[in-house]
Amino acid sequence: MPNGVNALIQTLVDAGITTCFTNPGTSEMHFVAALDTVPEMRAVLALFEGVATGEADGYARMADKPAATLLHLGCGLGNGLANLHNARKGKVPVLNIVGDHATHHVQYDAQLQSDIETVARNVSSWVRTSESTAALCQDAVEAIAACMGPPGQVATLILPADVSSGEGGVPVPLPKIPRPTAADDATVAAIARALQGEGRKGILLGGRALRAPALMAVARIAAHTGAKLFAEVFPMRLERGAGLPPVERIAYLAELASVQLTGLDQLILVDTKAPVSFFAYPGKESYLVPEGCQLHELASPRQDVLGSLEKLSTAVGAGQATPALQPLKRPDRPRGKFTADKVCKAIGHLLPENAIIADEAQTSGIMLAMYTAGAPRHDVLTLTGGAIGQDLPNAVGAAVACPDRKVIALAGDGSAMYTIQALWTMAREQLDVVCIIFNNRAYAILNVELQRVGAIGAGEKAKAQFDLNHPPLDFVRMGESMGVPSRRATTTEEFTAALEHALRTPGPHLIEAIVPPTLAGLKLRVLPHLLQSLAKLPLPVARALKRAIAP
Ligand SMILES: Cc1ncc(C[n+]2csc(CCOP(=O)(O)OP(=O)(O)O)c2C)c(N)n1
Repeated sequence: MPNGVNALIQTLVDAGITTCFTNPGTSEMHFVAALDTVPEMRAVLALFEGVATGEADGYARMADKPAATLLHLGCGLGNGLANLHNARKGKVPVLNIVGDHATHHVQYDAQLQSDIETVARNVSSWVRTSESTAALCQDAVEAIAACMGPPGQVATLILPADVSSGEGGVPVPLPKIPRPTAADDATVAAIARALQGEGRKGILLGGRALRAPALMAVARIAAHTGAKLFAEVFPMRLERGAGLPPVERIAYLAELASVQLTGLDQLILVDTKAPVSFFAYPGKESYLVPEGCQLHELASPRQDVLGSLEKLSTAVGAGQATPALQPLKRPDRPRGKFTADKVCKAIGHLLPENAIIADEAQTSGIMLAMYTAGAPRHDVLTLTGGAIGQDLPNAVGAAVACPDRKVIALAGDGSAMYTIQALWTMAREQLDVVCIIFNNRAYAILNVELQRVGAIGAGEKAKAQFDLNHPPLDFVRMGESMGVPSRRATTTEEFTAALEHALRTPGPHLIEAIVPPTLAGLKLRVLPHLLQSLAKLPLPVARALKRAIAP
């Protein structure tokens, strides 16, 4: 008879969960020891739990199946919470396995004792402490089924040390997961009528609706009915580039999002919810659906998205329509003064076929979507829950899931510092990741937010909370110290050459781009590009943006 944890790992592997991102402690020692008995399970060590959880998130986004994490009691799980929050918001399946004290030890309230279930509940839609070795594998398959959804969810299985080491565990096969159903006929017919009627129509896509097959189906509907395609502001995974239908992402700035949506009479939601502002700002709307616009839901996150779109396509007669597809079109090699804009342009110029971009570039990435729109086909992973520190771990997970694809991780200097230890895992696993750190020596976006919320009386002490220049961070030394070949770029030519080198040389790389904060010159310099990237929206956008930056 295998002991509990052997049977557990076998159960995971049998269910297709073959990767575990770990940061173990004493209560997980039986799990760690059992890893060698199940060769199909890959274990990837992370040096902080927030890295492990972000890795599991990035992995699942690209592998379309969950990875496990192995975390140490309530404190370890708590350290991983921000990236589990991002996974939850992105509806990404993650299976946490959290070790706990042996059941007979709990009464003593030892140092690491805490209420793990309470920590887990904030992010997990399924939480259970396994009570016996005999029940463990059944608990595990229920956790796996819960996290696979749809929608994808975080499930947390808490594993007391004596349950994991006990005898009598027997692997349990994953039960058949029921197929989600497509939108019913009445819903499809009502939406078909709305799309065939008068007025301006939009289709807002999220989750699985931003994957290639769904995009092709919805692009036919759009071509046939004149509806405009939008993507939710922070998609968990967006397939885009040459050969795919272009989709306009809703802007982070609510003022801009309102302008994008202004005038819509019908808005169809597909695997997403109605757009809302990230935060509440004085005098500005929180709910972004324009007044008078009729809202419809074709498919909820629980439903069959592709099947629903195909039904709708048939209902509107779009089966033979020719979808508008993005032609291959790259920007020229960038030249001149070095800015974040030039970094984005260089990425658009050089992006390899089938790349994965993990984007947490914050203010420095404003131009990225425009410069990469016509690049070869690629995937973009974004900051689904707004909790920064996702990007470098996400890139690790994506690279583990897709060893044949180049991963490009774009992070602001502030964001990168939350989970910088991910570099070490990249080096240890020799992952094909190019990390580009925009070192603008600031939490630049918070300077903008300070104005937007209308905070009064911000002086030197307030501004100092956004300054990262005293002392300046040295990402080249950080990268090198963790085993990642690293270069600093202070000119456009240096950066482009460094990117060329990194893209043609396997293994991890870091490029520290020393750039000025982008939004500092936004009104004057970047605005025309921004308008262009928002499909040449005219003057109202400029006005809205000005109001946003300098109310
Ligand atoms: C977990 C978490 N902590 C803090 C924040 C608040 N926050 C949002 S953006 C930001 C700074 C980002 O700085 P950086 O990555 O350097 O990008 P920049 O603003 O300079 O473009 C901070 C601290 C957050 N969103 N999430």
